[in-house]
Amino acid sequence: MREIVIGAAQMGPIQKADTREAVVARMIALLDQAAEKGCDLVVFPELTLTTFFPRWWMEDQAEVDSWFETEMPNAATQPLFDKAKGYGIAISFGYAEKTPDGHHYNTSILTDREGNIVGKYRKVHLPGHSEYDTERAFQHLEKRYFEPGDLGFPVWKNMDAWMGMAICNDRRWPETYRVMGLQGVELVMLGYNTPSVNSQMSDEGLEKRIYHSDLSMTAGAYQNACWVVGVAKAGDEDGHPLMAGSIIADPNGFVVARAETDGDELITHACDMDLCNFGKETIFDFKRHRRVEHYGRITAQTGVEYPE
Ligand code: CDV
Repeated sequence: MREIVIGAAQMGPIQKADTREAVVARMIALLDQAAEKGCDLVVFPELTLTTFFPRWWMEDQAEVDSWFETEMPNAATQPLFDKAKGYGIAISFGYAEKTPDGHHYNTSILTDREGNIVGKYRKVHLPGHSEYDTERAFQHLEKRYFEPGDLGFPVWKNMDAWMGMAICNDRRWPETYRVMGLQGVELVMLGYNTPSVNSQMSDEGLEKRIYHSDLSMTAGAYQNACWVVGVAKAGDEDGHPLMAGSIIADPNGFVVARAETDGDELITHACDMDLCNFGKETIFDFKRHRRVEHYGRITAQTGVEYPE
């Protein structure tokens, strides 16, 4: 048995006016709860440190850059790293990253139990658009403010398990999980900011949006025989609601823990990494059963090409 007690630390809304320091204080409060519950690892959402700023149209690059971190840890987040290290809890969280040479990424990091950053992932599947869209009920400007990640989908050995990360929209793409599955991933951690309303289909119900979120993550878990921890930033951010629905899914695709609120909330589960073994050695033993000679289209083309 390789048990890791995992906490999915859902965050409630973060308003534009909230400071990084105030957010970090809330993250530390969740970490305190996690320590009480015996967590070994705590996962926070996408862009945890700020409001979901890609909903706002900005033309001034200095204003855009004010949402980005140029180093990690930094003055605002150092107390979080210190607290996690003190508890011996590994953490993962998302933030907007500006690199020294001026690139902008939607990033997540993973630490070990000593607070050392051992993994970094930069979001690959950026949703939305790059110019102001008058047809939408609200903007989703990730394609304007971020570049697609340049690191692929790496997997790291941490706490005696193979771990990987994905971010929000990545969870809807089977390729995300499979590329990590092919590296033996046992735990996929992903944070999200998903609007409760579809900006291009106003009558789409929340129930359907939660279903699609669950469906994507539980399928990824089952088809790659791994744990998936999906963590929301939820609630009303300056009049823009984000859906909750944080879950922990086991390697059989079952939801074993689910958030009940749309605020700051910790859900936990003792996740045995050895539960991945059966699926990886039988129905999803990739080496025996995959037929790559028929998968060429997956990497050779992006959009649909109908047969002649
Ligand atoms: N932050 C995201 O990537 N949000 C997308 C929305 C735009 C659908 C998501 O897949 O949840």
